Amino acid sequence: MEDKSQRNLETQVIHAGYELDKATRSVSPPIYQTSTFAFESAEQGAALFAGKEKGYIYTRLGNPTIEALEQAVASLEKGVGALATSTGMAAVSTVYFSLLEKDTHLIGTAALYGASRTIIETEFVRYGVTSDFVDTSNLDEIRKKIRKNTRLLYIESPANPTMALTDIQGCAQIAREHGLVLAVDNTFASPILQNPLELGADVVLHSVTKFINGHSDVVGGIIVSKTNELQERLARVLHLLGGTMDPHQAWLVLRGLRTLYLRVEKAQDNARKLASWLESQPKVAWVNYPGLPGHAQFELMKKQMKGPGSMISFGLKGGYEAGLKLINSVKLCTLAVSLGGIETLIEHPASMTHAGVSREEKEKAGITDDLIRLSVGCEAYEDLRADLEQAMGQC
Ligand code: LCS
Repeated sequence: MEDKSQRNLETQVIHAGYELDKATRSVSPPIYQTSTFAFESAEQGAALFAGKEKGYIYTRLGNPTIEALEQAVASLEKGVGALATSTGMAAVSTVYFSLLEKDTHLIGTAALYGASRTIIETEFVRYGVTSDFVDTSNLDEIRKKIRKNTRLLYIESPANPTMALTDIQGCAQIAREHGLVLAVDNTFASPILQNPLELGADVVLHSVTKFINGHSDVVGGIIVSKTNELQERLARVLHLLGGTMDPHQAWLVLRGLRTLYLRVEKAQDNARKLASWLESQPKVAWVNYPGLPGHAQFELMKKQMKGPGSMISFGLKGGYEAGLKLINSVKLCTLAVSLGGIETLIEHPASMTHAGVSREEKEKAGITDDLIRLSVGCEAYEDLRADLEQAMGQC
């Protein structure tokens, strides 16, 4: 029989996770909009609860529509299974709750998405979890912070919003040497451009709110595991914590996923052109985009990613003031947080997505006051460039 996991990603995004429904042969998967599933008998109910029989019990514990999405993303990320969650933060917190405990220590990327860091520093600290957030692009910084009780190495690559990359294979090596679990937030790359499990990571997670859904109309998350042991551990915790996805949400995300490849290709093509154009502009001080040959980690990008993606950060020579003028002057780009949708979004991380991180820590992580983040969408390149050109004219 054909091994469908060997099909190209381009094909998998369209077909993975769903076989024609046997009863109706509907081409689009049915939405099992139900909270609970009837047992055939008391004995069958008991067998399902005891795990002696396979089947559905209750939507928090499993639902065919949600499983279709989980199987599709597990296949794209080359994991043994996946767990869809109500938001990206539910995925992040489930990973933390599952893999950390009292008196354990985490090492994370300094420039993580703000809330992924804040929850450790302000909430998990109450349960005795300690942490060090470092520049994980430099593997020595990680090695220096390892302690006896370090359990989890948690990285984001590319990182939000600095676009700094971390060597995932290098991290996997460190994790193996020290018995750590390596978790990678792959939101910025999407499974099309980077597959961390193949580079040695143990767990991959996404805010599916971003590229995977891709239409800025759903929030959600997903966690993919490399081993059955991790999958079972994470499932147990997720089902107890309750941050699961709902069937209608899963159906929408699966619909979005079907065009992921096309969207990533188009947005990346736009971003490559925009990054080069921005770099050539006299008012632009710097551009961080891993697809530019001048980017410090251009070679690493080529080694571990299939392309640089569509997120750019940049600063103007006029600094913070000029940046605010720019984001207040755009007409086609939309001033909003979030990313990875078909429409181009622009925002100011220091005062928005990363406002919860202290000023000192932001500076250490490279989240400077002049940093503007651009999530490049699928519009025509010429229209995006014209909009940024007219907005820059106001600065
Ligand atoms: N991981 C990354 C890399 C993110 O960028 C986000 C959200 C999350 C996890 C959390 O996912 P959520 O719960 O929002 O689905 N990032 C956002 C951002 O940069 N702007 O708005 C939200």
